[in-house]
Amino acid sequence: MSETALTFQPPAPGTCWDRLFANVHLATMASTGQPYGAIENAALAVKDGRIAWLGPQALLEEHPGNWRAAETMNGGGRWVTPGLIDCHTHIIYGGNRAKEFEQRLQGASYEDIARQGGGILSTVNATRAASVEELLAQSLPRIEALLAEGVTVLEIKSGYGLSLDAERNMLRAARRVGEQLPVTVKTTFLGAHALPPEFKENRAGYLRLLCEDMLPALAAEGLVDAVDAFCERIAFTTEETRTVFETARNLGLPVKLHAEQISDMNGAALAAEFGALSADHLEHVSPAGIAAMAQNGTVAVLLPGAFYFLREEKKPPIKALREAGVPIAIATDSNPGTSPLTSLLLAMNMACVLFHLTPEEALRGATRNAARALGLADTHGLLAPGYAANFALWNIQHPAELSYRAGFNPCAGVVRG
Ligand code: DI6
Ligand code: FE
Repeated sequence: MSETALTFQPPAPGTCWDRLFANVHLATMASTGQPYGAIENAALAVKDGRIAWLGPQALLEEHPGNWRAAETMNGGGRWVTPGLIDCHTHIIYGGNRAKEFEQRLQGASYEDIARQGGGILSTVNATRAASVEELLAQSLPRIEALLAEGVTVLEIKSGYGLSLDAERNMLRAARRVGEQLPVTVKTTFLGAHALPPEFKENRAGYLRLLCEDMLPALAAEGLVDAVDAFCERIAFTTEETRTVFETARNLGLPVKLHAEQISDMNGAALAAEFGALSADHLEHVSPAGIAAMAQNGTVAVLLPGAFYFLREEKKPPIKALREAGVPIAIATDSNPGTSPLTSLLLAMNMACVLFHLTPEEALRGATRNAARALGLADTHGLLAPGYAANFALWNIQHPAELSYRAGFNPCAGVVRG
């Protein structure tokens, strides 16, 4: 995966910008030879919703006649990062599972609860009972918490409907989020999240409904940007996942996968075989799975919130992922069961404290590599000319502070477009 290298030239004579952000320090996350791609005492210019120029402020001061900006903002010496990207959430759903949280703390396992019809299926019942408006009303407060921390791109999965109408409602609610709030939403169809109760004895029937009815219909309605599946012994087999991925490929949709969360199902290798954008969780991924991901440029999306809430003990093999050159992204996995987490900054902190990522890896995991996991690597996740003018300003002295604190939000403001 080629890294975007930045070089800095003064603006050409006659340059005009919509807005200039002066007196800032930039964590570009691009390759500048500096940690975080940092440029201190810098400036960033925007035109038509894209980054038009960035570099040392001195270059502007040495060529005052070359450029002008319709508006100049004083960044007050704040740090600026690419807008944060939460590339794995189940944040739209009905109801909540606080009672299960109590059960798990009294010793019940996630698998026991799932086998007793709790878990995902209890959220399915609450989600099926909700209208699009009710789903939005219940989900917007969670989404606004993420946006307050500088999130400008959000992935939202379906997977709590498990019927054509209810999955359609989830995906319509997700599209409405992108229409109503200053955030870019990428939707992911996760009909292969769990077997719905009405198909408990008929797995093949549900797979047929999913592949022959649900996914083609929802894709035709423009509601699906990617397709995901939960490949796990308590969910769908590798072969069932393959069937879903073949349907996605026939519809021209990219895939991603919940892989090796609780056991090694060889899901990461299957995802890589289909050129998946990402394989997610990966606590139990094998060296062969890592090699396949590296070969195919599949991003490893790590979800420390689920590891934390489930009190897992087996960490994803960070060292092996690094050595294989697999890009690592970090996301909240915001969902009512295994990761009721609505802070990407806390997920970054957990990635450092629980998984031993560096703060720079964590920030790259919530910007550059998260963009890759959503197929947005050419337009989002970096501060670089031509990239979307999506960025966040922070009241911090150093970018490491973004992963350092727990429960504190230093975001001073967000620019989107
Ligand atoms: N793995 C998870 O951790 C979530 N989904 C998945 O495939 C759990 C979702 C839930 O428990 O509601
Ligand atoms: Fe998930």
